[in-house]
Amino acid sequence: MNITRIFIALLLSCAGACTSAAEPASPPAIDAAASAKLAVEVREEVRHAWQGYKQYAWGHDDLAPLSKGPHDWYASSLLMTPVDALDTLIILGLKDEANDARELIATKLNFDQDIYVKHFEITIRLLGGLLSSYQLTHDERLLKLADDLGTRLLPAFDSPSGLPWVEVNLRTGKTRGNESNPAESGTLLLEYGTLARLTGKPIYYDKAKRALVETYNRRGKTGLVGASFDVASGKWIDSDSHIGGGIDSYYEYLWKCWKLFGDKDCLAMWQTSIAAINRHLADPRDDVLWYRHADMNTGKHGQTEYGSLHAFFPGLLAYSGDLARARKLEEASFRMWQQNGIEPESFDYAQFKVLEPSYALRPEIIESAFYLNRLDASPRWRAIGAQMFADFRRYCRNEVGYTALKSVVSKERKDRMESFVFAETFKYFYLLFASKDALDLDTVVLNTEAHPLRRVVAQGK
Ligand code: DMJ
Repeated sequence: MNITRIFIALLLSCAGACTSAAEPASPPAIDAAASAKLAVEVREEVRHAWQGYKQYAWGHDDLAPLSKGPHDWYASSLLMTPVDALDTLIILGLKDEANDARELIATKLNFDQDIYVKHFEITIRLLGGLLSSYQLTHDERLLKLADDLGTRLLPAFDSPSGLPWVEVNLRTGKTRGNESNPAESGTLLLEYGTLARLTGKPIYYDKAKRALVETYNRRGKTGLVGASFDVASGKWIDSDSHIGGGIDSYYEYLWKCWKLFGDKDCLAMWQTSIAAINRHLADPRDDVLWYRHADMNTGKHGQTEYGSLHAFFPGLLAYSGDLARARKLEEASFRMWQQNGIEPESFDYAQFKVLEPSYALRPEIIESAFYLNRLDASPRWRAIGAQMFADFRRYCRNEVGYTALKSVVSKERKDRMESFVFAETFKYFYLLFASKDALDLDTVVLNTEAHPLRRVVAQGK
């Protein structure tokens, strides 16, 4: 084997399973002018992807960016991309695009459909998107749509346990789906609570709060919750605890519901939970920090698994005041990103090895960089954000939009562009690089889909 071939072999072996977690090369700091320029570049990328949606998938849920056609979640479209994108288009000042999206939504979105929809996804994307866009535009048509959607979703809460069924039929109100998880039952109150305040219908707040409290009440002796439960019996199916997908935003909403509504129950539940997370899941290694799996009842350590969804947690730590842990966890997350130049869905940090190689255009690590940049006043977070934006463009952009990746190792593409790329990924990149005036974090709380919800003291607008 000659020197070049040895070098290539070493590179390839490191791509999937590199055992070294040593600190990789550090991206250079960027000044205010460079950051402002990046914000403009993000805006142009949003325009590019929106143009692709408009040309090839107008009126449908999503653009399939490789086949250049529409993709719908159900038998009929619920305009996922326009609703998820609208507040981003407004915040970025893309006025024509925002007006087009708003008119499409106001004139074509119809929830009277005989389809079973995912309660959690529809709440965070559509209800959240309609409410934030209503608060930004004062367009009453958007609030009317949100109220109609909320009414149609409410039967999801009618279970013996108070934990919501996974799916609800928008026309008949019939429900189905027994196996659920804390993220699905506990990531509803910001949206339903805002709807309650804006419509003067407290039932929305009460139902969603009960689901959150019922989830919390089922925590194990450790204070942690598990990975899945049965909605009818309220019993746990899987006691594995972690901060990743299926649990993640339950913890996020405990803190954020305190921030948005000043609900002291939420603060108390958050305090118990974050203490348990740091006691049983935090895993400091070398100069960084990871969060592992553990059993919710015994605290017995489980997998050393982390991934793109877990990477929201540095942001939540920073937002709730724990900057020391937030910095270390974001640094760890960025090392995961740098191993292949973009982050995988799932990763074993003890072996520094990719477990599930896909990248769905997820925002969480950028969301965390945004919170740290706002709250930590270090140039580091924009510097790593600039690196991630360059990588994101390099590997995911195509001629009509952005594509997910089947593998961050091979960079093979996938024919999906989820609506959250507009709602979250681009929005967090923009907010990371733009000035603070772009969004006042003192007056809004971002839902888990990055829809900014403004405090509403009582019924009113
Ligand atoms: C989004 O729909 C939300 O951020 C949710 O909480 C988790 N998954 C996606 C983005 O990765």
